[in-house]
Amino acid sequence: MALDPTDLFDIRSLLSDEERAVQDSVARFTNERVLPIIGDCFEQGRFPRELIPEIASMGLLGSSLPEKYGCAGLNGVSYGLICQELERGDSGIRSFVSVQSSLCMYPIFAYGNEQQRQHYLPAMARGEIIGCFGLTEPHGGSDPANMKTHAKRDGGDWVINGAKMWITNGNVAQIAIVWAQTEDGIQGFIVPTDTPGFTAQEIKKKMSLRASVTSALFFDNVRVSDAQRLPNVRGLKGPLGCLTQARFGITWGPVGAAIACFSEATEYAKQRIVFNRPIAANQAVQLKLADMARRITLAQLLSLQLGRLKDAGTMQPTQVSLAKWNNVRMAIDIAREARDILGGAGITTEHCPIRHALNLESVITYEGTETVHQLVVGREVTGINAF
Ligand code: TGC
Ligand code: FAD
Repeated sequence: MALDPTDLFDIRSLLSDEERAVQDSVARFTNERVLPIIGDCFEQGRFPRELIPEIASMGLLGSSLPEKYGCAGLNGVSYGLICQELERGDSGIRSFVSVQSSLCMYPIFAYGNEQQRQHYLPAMARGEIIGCFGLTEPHGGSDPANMKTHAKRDGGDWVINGAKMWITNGNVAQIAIVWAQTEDGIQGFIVPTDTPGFTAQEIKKKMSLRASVTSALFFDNVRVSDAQRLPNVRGLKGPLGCLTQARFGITWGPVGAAIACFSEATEYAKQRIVFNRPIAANQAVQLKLADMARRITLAQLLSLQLGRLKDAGTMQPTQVSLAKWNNVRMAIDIAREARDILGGAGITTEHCPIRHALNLESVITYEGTETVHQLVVGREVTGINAF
């Protein structure tokens, strides 16, 4: 029996019926609703907001959170498969879902009080309230402990001043989860984006994640009540805990991008006749395609095992770092090699590899750069902190 080139080890057979159903429905959405428009969106620098209601109605926002908050209550592996299938379409669509689910709904669920959960989570699951997550600041995102944005207590209120940089969904969002220094350490605030003193400025001229909105946020005496503070966490472990959730999804997403590039390069190589035969008949090209299949298989296994650890409650941040590093590196290398196999045709958005390669330049940088994750793994294996 012929094997599936995008799943040579039949990893799909390791999934439950529910996980397979989730993967199939998101795959259909990507094929029917994302792929027909995404090349144009990328070229025009447009985030396809019109997809938000459908993404929400499929239960893809906050998919791992409990049903009592209007969410789908799926397991971690299902969330991973959602990310994989969305990023097979485009990293920008997966980014939108990552930020809403892992970086905005998760902290309200994990660090918020019951009133905040009831107020925000069902509306966010329905896509009626969109969030953004403000951690990175202009002077250096890799070291969030060096945070300058601060919140000062003023009676029953907090007054926030500072700036955040490179914020996904910044100009789309109705609320921002803002991390700020306080007298008691770093704390998180749910800031409505129509609060006086809050400004979001879209970052233009991007050559990556063009189908996603990225913004700078400015806080000029932004006043919020204490009811907007996330009461159940203090310190850097608050935002880092959210990043662990999002990075988990990001280990899966690039597998989708790599599969898209590998599939397109394979089909092209079988049809492109140069020197009187398909370029796929050359050993050099087959070696490249075989090596892509090998690396995709390894990345799939890594993410699936990571998902099983997550669902067992034993996943460690270092394991997430290793998988984010490995899988994004795998995908960006494959996207670039696939672009090469397509020759000149590979430089247009008629084909997906250049778009994925450019997107993955952001994915390898955000949620901790490749170097940051290498140093996290280095710290684990040596016991020495190199930061
Ligand atoms: P350290 O000071 O040692 O630790 C502080 C506290 O945090 C705990 N912790 C974690 N908790 C959960 N998950 C993790 N991954 C954690 N890492 C650390 C730690 O136990 C400690 O807790 P406690 O109770 O002792 O206070 O911090 P560190 O030395 O571990 O961190 C250094 C470093 C460089 C790894 C960290 O600062 C880092 O990860 N920097 C990168 C920053 C980053 O990734 N920014 C991403 C911004 S958001 C974004 O990019 C969104 S893109 C979204 C999209 O569009 O998809
Ligand atoms: P820097 O921290 O200045 O790093 C620059 C270079 O120095 C990197 O190569 C880095 O690896 C290297 N470096 C730094 N420290 C060390 C060291 N100790 N040893 C060796 N090398 C080191 N942030 C948010 O908070 N929310 C978002 O929604 C969000 N969305 C984003 C969307 C996009 C499209 C992009 C591009 C970024 C987004 N970010 C977001 C920000 C992202 O997390 C940061 O860009 C990232 O953490 C790196 O920070 P920086 O850009 O300031 O680079």
